[in-house]
Amino acid sequence: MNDTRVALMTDAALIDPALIEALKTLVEPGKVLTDSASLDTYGKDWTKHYAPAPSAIVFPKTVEEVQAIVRWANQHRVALVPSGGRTGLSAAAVAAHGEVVVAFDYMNRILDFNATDRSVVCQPGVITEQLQNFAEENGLYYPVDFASAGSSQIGGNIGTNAGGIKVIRYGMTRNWVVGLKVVTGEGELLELNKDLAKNATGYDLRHLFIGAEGTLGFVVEATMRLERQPTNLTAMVLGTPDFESIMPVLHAFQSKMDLTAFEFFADNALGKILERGDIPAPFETRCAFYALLEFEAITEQRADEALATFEHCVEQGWVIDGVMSQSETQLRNLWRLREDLSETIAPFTPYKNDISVTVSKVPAFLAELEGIVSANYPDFEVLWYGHIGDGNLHLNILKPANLSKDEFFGKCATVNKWVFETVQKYNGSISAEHGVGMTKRDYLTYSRSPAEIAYMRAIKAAFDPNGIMNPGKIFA
Ligand code: 2HG
Ligand code: ZN
Repeated sequence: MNDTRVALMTDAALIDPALIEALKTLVEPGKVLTDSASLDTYGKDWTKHYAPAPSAIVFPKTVEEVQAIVRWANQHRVALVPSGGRTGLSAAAVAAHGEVVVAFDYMNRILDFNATDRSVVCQPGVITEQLQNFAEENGLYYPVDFASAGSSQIGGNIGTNAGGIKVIRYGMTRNWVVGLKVVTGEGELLELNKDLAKNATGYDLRHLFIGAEGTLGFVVEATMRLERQPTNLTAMVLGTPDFESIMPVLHAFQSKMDLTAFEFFADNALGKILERGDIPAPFETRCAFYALLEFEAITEQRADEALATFEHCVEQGWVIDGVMSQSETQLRNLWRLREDLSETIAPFTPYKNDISVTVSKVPAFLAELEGIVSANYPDFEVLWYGHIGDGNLHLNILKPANLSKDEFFGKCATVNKWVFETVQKYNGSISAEHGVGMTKRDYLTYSRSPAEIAYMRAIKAAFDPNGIMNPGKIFA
């Protein structure tokens, strides 16, 4: 396909102040910010790889304003970057090249609820926890959950097809989006799938926009499906002698009950949490790895089954010690051992990998990766944790205090190539749930074929012919 794009104004120095004045006329007074504190805050997500350098931040309040902003950007060839809760881990919402950031903080209302359809219409700036609480108030459940639920926004979740801790039972964000309104890269408003449960009318464009990281257009409204509330959620943390024992534990429990979560973390990861001193250890014994599983203890018999399975795992030598939550507080504390990891290690400027394979391949895949990591990072502290029940492993390498960020990321990038070669060998994904953004875009070929990438580019060009929507994300 011919690349007919015009060079974009993506350097702050190039954006004519008169253009920013024109932008101000498209939204309410005070809804365009250019002060340095705002540029710094809204120009980045949770990644620390790139310095934020947007030209301006604009806060639309209506769909029409979003359309006007996109048309303005097309007319003047200005690059736009969407911004939600800025909790992303792949620099998909980073504006490092003078782009204009479109922040959805003022489009944060729940617009409608239908108890019969069990659906909620959300503006993109609705916080994940706001939707979870709304569902609960109405006797229902929004099951996509992760540590940043208190600040991440629905629009951003859709942009990355967010996963999290309940994927083993409920799937990813994609499963819960029944309708989408999007403004395409040309400023056109599309209503996708119209909230239907069944709809066999050709290409489902809704799914193209889920996980597109804002490269095709902006989500301006989403109808999310809700579920029945789970009953008496109960967690177990089980200590295992080695990594190999975790998967038989998963199989043993799955053959007896439906799990709502099956997570794991290594002992040095637990150590980081315990050092904080505010969360109790699950039990006294220290083990090489820990599995955290959760199920609905609908009846007493179900809890007894879980205990019997635990005993079976001990007899088999797969589990050394374990604990089962007996109250909401204990459930929450066990979860914090896993959920607080990412934030707890953030001060160590970790180099993150978010990789996945099919569950059956996890043991061989992890053994091979462990070999690569221990041979090549002998001096670095390496932490393993993740959503092992769905095949998603988080590999975090902590920056030693004596290395600069650039030196450290440079060293990690070298070994990364071998990590991704292994991902490719096992037909895995270089990004299970955090997205590609800028941090993983140079590695996309390890997960997607050249033909696939060519089709992806063609789709991008169809929705965003001038290349103004989050350029440089997913592909260069
Ligand atoms: C999690 O599972 C998040 O805690 C963050 O996806 C993963 O810190 C990470 O690498
Ligand atoms: Zn995760």
